[in-house]
Amino acid sequence: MTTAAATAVTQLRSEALAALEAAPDQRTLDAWRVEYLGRKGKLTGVLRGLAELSIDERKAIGAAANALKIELEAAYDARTEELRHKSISEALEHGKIDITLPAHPHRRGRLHPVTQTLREFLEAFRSMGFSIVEGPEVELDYYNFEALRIPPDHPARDMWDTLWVDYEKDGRRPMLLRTHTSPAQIRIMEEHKPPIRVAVPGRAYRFEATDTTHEWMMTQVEVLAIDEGLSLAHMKGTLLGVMRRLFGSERRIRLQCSYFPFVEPGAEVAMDCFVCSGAGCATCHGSGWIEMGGAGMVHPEILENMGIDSSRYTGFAAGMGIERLAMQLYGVPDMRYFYQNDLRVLQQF
Ligand code: FA5
Repeated sequence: MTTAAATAVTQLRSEALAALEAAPDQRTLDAWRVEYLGRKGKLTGVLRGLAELSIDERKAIGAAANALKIELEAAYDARTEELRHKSISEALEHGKIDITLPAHPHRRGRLHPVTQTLREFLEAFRSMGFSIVEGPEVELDYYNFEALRIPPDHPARDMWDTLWVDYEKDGRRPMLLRTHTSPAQIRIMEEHKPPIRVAVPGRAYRFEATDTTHEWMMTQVEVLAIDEGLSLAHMKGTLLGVMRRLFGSERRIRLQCSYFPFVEPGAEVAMDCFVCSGAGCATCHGSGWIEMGGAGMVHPEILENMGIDSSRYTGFAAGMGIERLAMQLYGVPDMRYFYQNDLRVLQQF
């Protein structure tokens, strides 16, 4: 090792360690780090100078400089820790930290009101012997429409403003963000034979303007029961039972004739508006009722298409909107509050 280069490393070491020892605070420590260990610092200067040395010298001085780097980094960490402890003890001594003060409370997370409603809703079905299953959110046109008796160009497609993710081109099958959870009916019937009793929770998407009771993304639960001898009375009893469990016996529920190509007969399930109790207000768009879901008896043609004997089996299906239920359950007058992520709103539930 050349004396000059070796001396430079030794000097640098004692200079750096002395400066570190003398550093009174974190700011000085930071400056120290830049001065000795930084990219343009003194130690890097030594390493750069290696190029001018012979191979043997380079090896020896290089090793010494690298060892010094490790030593200085460790010394820096130790000094940082030392100063941190010192400042805490000083603060304690001078009474700056009052350890008798209560700690800041930890904010507890909670489930989103729509999730809470969904869980209660599903629990009601589970307690009646329904299984909970799920289906895909990105769906084939076949399951979302065609197999539900809504062929291309059928006017009923206008009932669901669709967000397409892929059009039929290059031989690919058209896909979409499911507009409702009803495609799950087909998927279940493909795989299971009666008796069937399932509830299918999930998100659905529609290309539509938002207002107090409409969002472009919503949560639905599809209910499907197929067995011998099921009638509209079973459907009504099941839905009323679940609604009463959730909302109590005071709420009024109305089943009204409606049309969905995949059920016959079809019905709309509505509940009296919690804001005006049926008098008519902005929340219920003046009608006094809020539509909660669609329902009906599974169309016999669908049963047959799925290989289920429609002379032996009948079934009912329903698709309920969970945001609408959550509005009722928690008295929220505008659905859009649920997805604005304003904690002042969400923390109330
Ligand atoms: C359907 O989606 C049918 N699949 C329901 C069905 C299932 C009928 C099985 C028959 C048999 P509809 O488009 O009406 O129907 O929607 C069902 C429920 O989803 C509505 O009653 C409402 O509660 C909710 N919903 C519909 N559109 C929206 C929206 N844009 N925002 C929030 N909730 C909505």
